[in-house]
Amino acid sequence: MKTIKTIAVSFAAFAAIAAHAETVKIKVDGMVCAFCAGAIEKKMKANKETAEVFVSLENKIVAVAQKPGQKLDDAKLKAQIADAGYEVKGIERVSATIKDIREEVKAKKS
Ligand SMILES: [Cu+2]
Repeated sequence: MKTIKTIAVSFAAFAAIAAHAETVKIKVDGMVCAFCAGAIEKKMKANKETAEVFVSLENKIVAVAQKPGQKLDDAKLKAQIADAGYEVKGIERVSATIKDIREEVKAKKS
């Protein structure tokens, strides 16, 4: 019985880490200046499931990290970006953190 409990606890901990590591990476067309980036960032931050947002104009990326145990809805994010006047070219879930994506973009520039 004790073993089963330990396994259950370990699995829960793993699930929490996995959920935390999930970032929604969105390819967005139509962002041309810092104002566009700021507007999208503000919109994404307004979602209660959002932990952190990173926008790269050069790479046309909007990355949104979820709060642990919470899940952002892809369709909702797409609709929000479309409503703001931008076009979603793709949306994917990645294990990279916002920090990882920020560093990846920085590395591309240099
Ligand atoms: Cu703009």
